[in-house]
Amino acid sequence: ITLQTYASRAAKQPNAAAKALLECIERKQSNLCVSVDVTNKQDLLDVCDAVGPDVCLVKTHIDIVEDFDLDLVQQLTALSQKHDFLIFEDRKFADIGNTASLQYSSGVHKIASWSHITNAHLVPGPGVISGLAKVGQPLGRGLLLLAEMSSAGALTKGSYTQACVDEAKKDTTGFVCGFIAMSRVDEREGPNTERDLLILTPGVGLDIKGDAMGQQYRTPDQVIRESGCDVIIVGRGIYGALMTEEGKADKKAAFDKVRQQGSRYKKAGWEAYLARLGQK
Ligand code: UP6
Repeated sequence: ITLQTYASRAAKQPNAAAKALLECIERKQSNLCVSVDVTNKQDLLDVCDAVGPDVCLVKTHIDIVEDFDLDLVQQLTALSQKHDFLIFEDRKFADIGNTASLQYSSGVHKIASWSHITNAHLVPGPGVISGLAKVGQPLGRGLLLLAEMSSAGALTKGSYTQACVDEAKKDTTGFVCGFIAMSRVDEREGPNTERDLLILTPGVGLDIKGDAMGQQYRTPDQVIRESGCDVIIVGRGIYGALMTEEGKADKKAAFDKVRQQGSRYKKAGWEAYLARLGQK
């Protein structure tokens, strides 16, 4: 899989959301997902508008937005059309299937109605997949399983990681389209010839190695070329300038930095992909 192009993989991809993502990556020459972890509506929309041209995917944590309303998701959807990106709500579902399906379809956020991709922990067992699939599959959505996490001391390893891979490969709904993982988990036991699964990887930063709460960063080159992952997920590395005192005082300058970081990570991610294809 790692020596195939995004375009050739898109052509064979049965999951509608994963196919759209692969096509978007190829079209925009961007394997960059921005993680917009800001707590107010206007900042969230402004970051998406600023980095929109450089990303294939915007990742949200919609439950951290203080002034959430459905207009936010309408505007976000409009931006996704304006700039040509998909939306990934990083909800990390982790309950029994029935509850997860309600959390996905209902409540104030109605995630399934606007988010092309979401994710889940396999802790409850495969019922969480069926519960979410019941809601998301008719809408052409995609689900990622959290097979590995980026944080220090994460318990997502060994047989747990392998169980995520096994469930994804045997998922008959076609709703599971990949993983959150740090490595090519689907090819641990040899080349994956069964079904193309995407690897989206957080914990990416060019300037620092981690934060005070266990986050660990690797570079786009380590993630895409060395580890064979498909999409880099970058949060504070891109929007970080907005969080500083300086940034709060001069928003215009901060957004210029956000834009610059967006194009910097886009370039780094794409160069790493081209380098990967070039190494036989
Ligand atoms: N995220 C991780 N690691 C995981 C799974 N998810 O960092 O294993 C998410 C976080 C955050 C983003 O919830 O939204 O990816 C990383 O942000 P950062 O680049 O600012 O560290």
